[in-house]
Amino acid sequence: DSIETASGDGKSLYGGTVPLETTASGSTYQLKDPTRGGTYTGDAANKTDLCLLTVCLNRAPATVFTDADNHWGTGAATDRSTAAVDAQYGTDVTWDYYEDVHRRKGIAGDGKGSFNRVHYGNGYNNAFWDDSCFCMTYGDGDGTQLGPLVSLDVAGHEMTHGVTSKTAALTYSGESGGLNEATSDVFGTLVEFHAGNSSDPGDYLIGEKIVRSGFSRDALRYMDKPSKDGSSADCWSATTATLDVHYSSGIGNHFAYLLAEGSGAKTVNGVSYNSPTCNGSSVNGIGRDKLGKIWYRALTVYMTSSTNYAGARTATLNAAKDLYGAGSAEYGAVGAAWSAVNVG
Ligand code: ASN
Ligand code: ZN
Ligand code: CA
Repeated sequence: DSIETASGDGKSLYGGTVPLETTASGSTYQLKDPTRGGTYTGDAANKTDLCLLTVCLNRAPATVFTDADNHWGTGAATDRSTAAVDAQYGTDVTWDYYEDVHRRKGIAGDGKGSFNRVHYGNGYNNAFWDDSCFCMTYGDGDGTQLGPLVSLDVAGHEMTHGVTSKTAALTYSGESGGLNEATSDVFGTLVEFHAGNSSDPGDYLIGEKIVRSGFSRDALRYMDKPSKDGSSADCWSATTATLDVHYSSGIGNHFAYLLAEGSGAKTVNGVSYNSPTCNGSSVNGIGRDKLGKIWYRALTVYMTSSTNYAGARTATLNAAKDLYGAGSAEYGAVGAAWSAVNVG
């Protein structure tokens, strides 16, 4: 049988009807995208991995989804292909963000696609990137607290863990771990904005599409004021390194929000924010595009595995100097935004 790229579409859970590049193979279509490094999505069939310490003896396989007419999913979670549509689309828009904005082809930058496993386990309330398989795994959520974890920001967050691993390799504990998590929240958010999907528009919330009524709030995390989640830090302090990495990320997320949008009240895509500073200062934002350029250059050129928040200040200042000059408004804004979260 001949194999060729085909243009189809899918009805997703969170993003409406989305375009999908697929593979025509004989009389059927595979959810595999030859235009993005062969990225594909498979069904983990509610199985989980059997791992002992760090070795996985039996990784839940992902049988690639197939479809007869290249119109995938129904938009309802009861159809097993629907979450696959979201996952494949999330990988597509993450690929496109890194290629369009940063000229990076794929997570490793080598043109190679990754793959996704959906329907992992039963009621599994998480999603994760795994360097060893170069793959993403998505749970369906328990339906009470979380639904299927296949939103654009979660996809962008998790795959950015792969980018970080291939670049700065920030150690996943202490302050470097908080920076690793913040890097994923920042680029997950920039992926969501870049996708421009009217059903899942860009915002500075993480996980707003996946939370359900049994969850205590309307998102997992809030970049304008991270402490809104009840646990994350808004401001650096001497105990930052002792926090869980998903809470010490608040300092980096807060910096990123302030750098892009500035302090005080603001509405973006219909969502209202109000970002306070830690030192009573006012910060003027320089926009999301420049935030992305500066953080990406800092991550890929200046940060190392042990970079802490003070080091992130230096790394982003160096990046801003390279991109815009030492006397630029952008360079000044980077310093002001870090100072506003008590770094430097
Ligand atoms: N969803 C979690 C995260 O990306 C899982 C993990 O890998 N720590 O932060
Ligand atoms: Zn993460
Ligand atoms: Ca979001």
